[in-house]
Amino acid sequence: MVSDIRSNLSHRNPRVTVVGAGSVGNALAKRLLDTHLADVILIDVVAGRPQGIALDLTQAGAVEGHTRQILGTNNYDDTANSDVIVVTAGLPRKPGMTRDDLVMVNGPIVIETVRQAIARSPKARLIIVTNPLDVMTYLAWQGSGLPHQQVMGMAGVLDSARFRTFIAMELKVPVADVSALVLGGHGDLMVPLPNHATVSGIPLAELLDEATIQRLVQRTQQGGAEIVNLLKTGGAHYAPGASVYAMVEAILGDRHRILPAAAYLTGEYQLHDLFIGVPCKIGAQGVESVLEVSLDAGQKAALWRSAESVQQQVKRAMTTLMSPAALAS
Ligand code: TXD
Repeated sequence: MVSDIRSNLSHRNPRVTVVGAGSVGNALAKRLLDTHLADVILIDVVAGRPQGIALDLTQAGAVEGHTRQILGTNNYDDTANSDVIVVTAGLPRKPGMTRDDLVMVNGPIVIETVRQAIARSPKARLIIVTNPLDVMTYLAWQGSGLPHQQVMGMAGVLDSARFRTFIAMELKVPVADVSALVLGGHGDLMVPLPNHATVSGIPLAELLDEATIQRLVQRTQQGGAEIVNLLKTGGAHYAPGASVYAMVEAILGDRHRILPAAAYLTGEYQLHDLFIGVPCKIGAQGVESVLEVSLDAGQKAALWRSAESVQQQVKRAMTTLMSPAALAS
């Protein structure tokens, strides 16, 4: 059965490998198929899981009329010649685990899966989703050997979507009319920018008072936790899946879209040698450029605080995970 599906994978269709057949990976795979954007290779370390999801989605395609194919596999050879590789593989943070603990658990997973995937698709663009996002994106870049422009992390599209949603709910207007931007690391230290938010071109400050805006900023910063608390087990996946999809679509369509993403900085915002959330122009080559928006003193300080925290975690992770001894093991 699986080999039937494999033989149907066309060499001409765009091809997206999704590493990690969990909640986010599955939501992304479904969206890629529903929109007919690309063939999907779904890979996971758990035997049977990606195959089961792929079969289920293939059967959904019988109803929905998918024109693209999905292959579920545990073998990286099946991922060869992918145009985009999305990494969602990892373990969730358990109670009592610090962020650093999570880095040491998910770091080796991300480094290894990226190495395996890039060895078969050396020209791919790489999108990292696994948390802690900004740290994992740096480790993935190091593990991949790719030019930094081909590597990016997804968080800003999701965080901005959450901010836009809360603004739209508050004003009782369609979310399509709301434009907003969130910078910085993905986590408590993210930096929503209310002064860059508009509703059909009207600055947010002309529509909402400062106290309300701050409430929406805080709700955005806690956006992931709010959903985890409601669900009790697992986390958000539809909005994250839709957010990665927007980045994949920008790449495959060479759309030159302006999207916030964790990108490698070489002096922008006076920051060097880290991946962190900033507005980027995204197209077929990956991150085509990083855009610098004006920040007030408080926002600049918040972005630098966020960057410092990411850099400290990267430093510790690089020492442990990318040392010659660790690489030899
Ligand atoms: O904005 C963002 N970047 C995020 C990030 C938004 C939502 C989720 N965020 C993070 O993405 C989350 O904290 C996790 O680190 C990842 C994936 O989240 P998801 O909710 O999809 O996690 P699951 O359901 O636990 O799925 C993870 C899958 C699961 O099927 C594991 O078996 C698999 O990853 N896994 C692996 N696959 C391949 N290879 C290895 N080594 C491996 N280890 C685990």
